[in-house]
Amino acid sequence: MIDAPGLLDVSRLLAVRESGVAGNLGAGNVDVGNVDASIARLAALLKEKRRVTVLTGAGVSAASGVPTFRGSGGLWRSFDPMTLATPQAFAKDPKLVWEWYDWRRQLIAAAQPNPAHHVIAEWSRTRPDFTLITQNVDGLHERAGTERVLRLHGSIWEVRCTGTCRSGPHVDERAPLPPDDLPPRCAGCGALLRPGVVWFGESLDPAIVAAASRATEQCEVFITIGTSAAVYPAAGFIHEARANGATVAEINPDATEASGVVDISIRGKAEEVLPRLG
Ligand code: BJW
Repeated sequence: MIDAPGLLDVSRLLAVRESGVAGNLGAGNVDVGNVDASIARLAALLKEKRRVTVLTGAGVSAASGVPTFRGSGGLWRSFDPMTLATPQAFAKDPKLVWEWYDWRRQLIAAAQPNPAHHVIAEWSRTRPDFTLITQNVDGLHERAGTERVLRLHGSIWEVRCTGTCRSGPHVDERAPLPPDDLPPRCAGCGALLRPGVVWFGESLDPAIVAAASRATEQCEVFITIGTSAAVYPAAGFIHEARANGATVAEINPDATEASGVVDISIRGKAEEVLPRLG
């Protein structure tokens, strides 16, 4: 596995954080003072530049009613999502982890894409050199009609076998899952099924990481929207884009771990800011 190109890419993205290079990038350029001026600046850039790459996180789906991971809104039955999204939690209590996913699947099934999803979908249809990299597993970008979506962390609507037959991933859109079927089991071998998502400590799909890396290296404008930029390798793309000369913008109501390195910081909600970008 050591020579797999995608895994090498992951190491490089992790190294950006470890080396501290990220902290030296563009910190002097941040413009958070005037939201209207920052929106106008990004809107002008989007008119002028062709190659645009967007990275999204859970905040993009907040207005659709899907909880984010960090902060009090992410809690479920007083569990911290960060402790549930791990192979260790699944090994210890697969029923508990599946109950959390079943709850989220029901919320997402009832949710609709919001104006932020729709603007991004429109960009993907009208801009030939547009790529969306998303950390979200909810499928709302796809439901809004976004093309060329690179899903770094998988899909909550896919399941795969953890047993010897290793079947899957395959789509299972039942929400809720039948209570007697929690945790669900493989029809082929009877082993536990697991959600088709990427948990902490697990490798991302090397082909998707490679495609995201290419889109990051080639873009002129990189926009990070609704992510705390706390999870790698996803957050590494923000630093990669800056290091490759792209203008980097952030849209988020709060400061994030990337705020100090972006060129344009728009402190606002995705569903309100994106429709103003045209
Ligand atoms: C709004 C808004 C509105 C609110 N509008 N905004 C030390 C250094 C570097 C890396 C590591 C390290 N130690 C460990 C690592 C690696 C680890 C990692 O990054 N850990 C960090 C905690 C430090 N990464 C991994 O393990 C990854 N794999 C990996 O690295 O493999 C290679 C490898 C393996 C083994 C050894 C060595 C290398 C895998 C990461 C998988 C993450 N998985 C999850 C769960 C997915 C499944 C599921 O959904 O259940 O992905 S965790 C969770 O975090 C989820 C998200 O996609 C991800 C990012 O969260 P996101 O989207 O940013 O959400 P929040 O809640 O954090 O932020 C929301 C933001 O929205 C906030 O900023 C709000 O302000 C904002 N907001 N309303 C706009 N209306």
